[in-house]
Amino acid sequence: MNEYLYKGEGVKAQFPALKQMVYGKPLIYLDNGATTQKPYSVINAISSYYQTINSNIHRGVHSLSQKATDAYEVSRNAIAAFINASKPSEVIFTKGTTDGINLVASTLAALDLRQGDSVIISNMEHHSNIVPWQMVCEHYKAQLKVVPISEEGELLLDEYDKLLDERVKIVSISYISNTLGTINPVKEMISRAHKFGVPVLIDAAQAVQHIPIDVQDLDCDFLAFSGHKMYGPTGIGVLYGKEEWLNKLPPYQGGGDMIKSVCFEKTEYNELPFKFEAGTPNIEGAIVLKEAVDFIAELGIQNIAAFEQSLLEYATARVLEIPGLRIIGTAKHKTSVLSMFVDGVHPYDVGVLLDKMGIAVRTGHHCTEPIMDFYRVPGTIRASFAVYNTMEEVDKLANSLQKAITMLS
Ligand code: ALA
Repeated sequence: MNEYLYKGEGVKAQFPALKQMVYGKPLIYLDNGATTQKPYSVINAISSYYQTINSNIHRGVHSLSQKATDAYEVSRNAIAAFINASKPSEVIFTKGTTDGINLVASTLAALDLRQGDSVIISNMEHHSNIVPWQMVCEHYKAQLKVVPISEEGELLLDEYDKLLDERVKIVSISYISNTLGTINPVKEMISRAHKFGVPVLIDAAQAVQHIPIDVQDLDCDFLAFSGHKMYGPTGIGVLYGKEEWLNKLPPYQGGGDMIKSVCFEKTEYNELPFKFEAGTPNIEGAIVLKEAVDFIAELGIQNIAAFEQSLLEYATARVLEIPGLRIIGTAKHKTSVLSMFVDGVHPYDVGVLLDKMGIAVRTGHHCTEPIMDFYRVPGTIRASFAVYNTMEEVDKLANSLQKAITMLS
């Protein structure tokens, strides 16, 4: 038993949504890959914002506007420190990971993607890191190249090397797969791409809440994540970009706040980060995201990683006791995600039965249809863990899974 287990129990008490019953059973929430629950500190900060400093930012001379602006920028600073960005202006507030990836896809393609060029993604990407690239490749007549995976769910780096050349305009890969839990060797992949002068975007939607992220150490050019998967609010996310890249890219959307001056002949764009934050942003979300960062920092991301690793190892051992159950995604380096499949049993049916037992899991393709095609399954039963889950919950998951599968077989 890991010492952080006890911390995990204490942590759970900070999440009011986890105190409820579902179908008369205490809720066991194992759909954290989709979204996490929120601690009191985050929930209270939302209410507090609207009760005190609610006003528009970067626009007013009045006190409330200045306080909201200060809080918004304080949060940007905290996020920059959290991911070790060299400057807060490299942190762009977005709606979420999808928005961040679309921002880079649209602007980088407009800048530099032409016929004969290519974009590299991988076979284990979420649809949000496939479709935006497909759209721009189709528009600019470029080629989408896909790094294949092994049966274990690891990227084949030799194949990646074969895809890299000077005509690649960007590599966009997930740090951690939302379906397989694989932790990809992104630092190495970034270094290999940079040898060809190719920038790299890291989809960190499933990473930032589980493992330490240091954008300078990774040397990534872009990194995107969402607030709602890291104990923060929905509708807010972050795109980190190296200053040189953000300066090079054209604006994504036009509107207020992203301009220095406007006249009908010519508009002068604002400096970073405001150039990419057109219109009134999600002010409350951005401010409250700092609470989520503080929550993670207080527990310590290394402690979270160690605790979740022990949960995953225990859960893996427990579910493998179930006859016929197969784990989809058995990479050497994994975290927090357990995707399962049983021949002859539809994942959806298992999900419905587990729900009746108070256990929330996600079933289906998890917005990664190419992974389902690769493993030739219609979907999986996915349990995804967070810092408030416990070993007892893992036991209940294993026992309930066994029950559900027996009923359905
Ligand atoms: N991307 C989220 C998931 O994996 C929604 O469930």
